[in-house]
Amino acid sequence: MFGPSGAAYNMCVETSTRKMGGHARPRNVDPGAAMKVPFFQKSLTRRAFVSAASLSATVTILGGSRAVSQAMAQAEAIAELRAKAGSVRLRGPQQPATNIMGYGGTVPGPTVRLRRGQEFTARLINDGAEPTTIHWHGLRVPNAMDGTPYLTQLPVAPVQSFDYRFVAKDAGTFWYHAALAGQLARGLYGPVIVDESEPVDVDHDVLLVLDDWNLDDNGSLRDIGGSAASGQHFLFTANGLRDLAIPARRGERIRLRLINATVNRLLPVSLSNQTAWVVAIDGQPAEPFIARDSQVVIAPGNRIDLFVDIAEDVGDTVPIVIDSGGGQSVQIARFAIEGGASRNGSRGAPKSLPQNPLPSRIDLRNALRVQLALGAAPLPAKPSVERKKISNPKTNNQGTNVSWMPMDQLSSSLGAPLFSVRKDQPVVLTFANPGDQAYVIHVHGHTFRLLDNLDDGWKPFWLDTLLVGPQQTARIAFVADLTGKWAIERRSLSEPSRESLTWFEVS
Ligand SMILES: [Cu+2]
Repeated sequence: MFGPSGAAYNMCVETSTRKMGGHARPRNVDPGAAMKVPFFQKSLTRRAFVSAASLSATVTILGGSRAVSQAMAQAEAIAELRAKAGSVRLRGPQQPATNIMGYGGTVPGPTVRLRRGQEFTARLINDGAEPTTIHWHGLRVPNAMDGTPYLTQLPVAPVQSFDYRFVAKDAGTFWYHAALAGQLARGLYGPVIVDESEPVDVDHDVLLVLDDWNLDDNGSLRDIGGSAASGQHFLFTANGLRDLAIPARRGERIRLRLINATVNRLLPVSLSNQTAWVVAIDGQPAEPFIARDSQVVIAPGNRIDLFVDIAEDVGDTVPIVIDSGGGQSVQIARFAIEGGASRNGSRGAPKSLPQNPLPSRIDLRNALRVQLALGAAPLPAKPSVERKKISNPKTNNQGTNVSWMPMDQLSSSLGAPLFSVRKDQPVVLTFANPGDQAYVIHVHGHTFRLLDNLDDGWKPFWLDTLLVGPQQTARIAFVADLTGKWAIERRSLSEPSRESLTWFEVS
């Protein structure tokens, strides 16, 4: 049996049961696992929320019944996401606690687990002391549900609530987080898993939400203004825990979903010589390929889904290690290899995951082309600056001087969009980074292709978040197929407080 902490990666009873053909192992009905999904319920009345304590018993019972649990998964799910202060022992049970802000007062917040095509409502209740919103990172939701403060909604004041309602268009690994400046760093985030319509051929589905914490000796969070360049003094956690143990058997294929929930740390993750197939990037299926040296590098906000084929023997451990900078490595989790039944032997190359409804072609000849400079310093305290509207966007590159608005200075006066496009028009954005800082770019509402350097060919995967290194230029392409006002977020890897955004309009 596995205690609550051992089950911290295995968050959803009904899905585990489905994959295992109804023969649930003890771990799948563990109350600790059930507590991780305190909000799934059959929607009898939309306003009736069930408390975590009473629901956990219900979920545990349902775990044994395939039919009932599938019916539950297909019913409209409602999540109550309460942004509130909490106290968590990130360093371990005997260590000083850290005051965080989290959904439900925990970190990560509850796992939102949906089926593709499922309609979903999350009620954000602000039990904190400052305004907040939720951004659904990578999910292609209607503009009014995107959660960008002032651009798509007003921040939700303390004591107030807001209902986010959308259909899960794409299967994959996504996440949600508070969008106001500084709130992600304090713990206001959680994972979103959207299951494929058909079962995926793996033995287990394991989720690791990765984060770094700058703590002092008393366990208090240091000001995020500090430099994150060196990971020496940082604590690294997976699902809010240190060195999480994940039981596995030799011969098993494990789907490992990795989410980089840090504000601005690049995370090279390695799996000690196990064969790790990359099957999805930023939630979207990719043609499976084997990660070189069993390592993947995940930028802040990016997600990678791996199929890991366990080749070790009973009693062994497979460390999951990150490079924390300067050649230092930190073990953040491990597979603990157990005895018992296993397939033994290799399954061979995995099939691609089923495609999501993304455009099969992007007509770049008719694309609106806009260039954005990343290296320019953010504006000083003056948020409402008139920005240049591109008059002849097909031919000119005058978008270079972008006014990136600092996230901590957003207000209702967001000025004019950087560019405007008609719905369904292709867009090519060039991000030029002449400076010596790396930036992470996140385009809201749209999943994009990364174009090749020399021509308009593209890499064989989709992204919603992109790292642009120093002195690099990157070009992306997408179809602007969702109307509304969409943010392009920019975050510096070396200066955590420098979050900023610009925006475009699709009409
Ligand atoms: Cu995000």
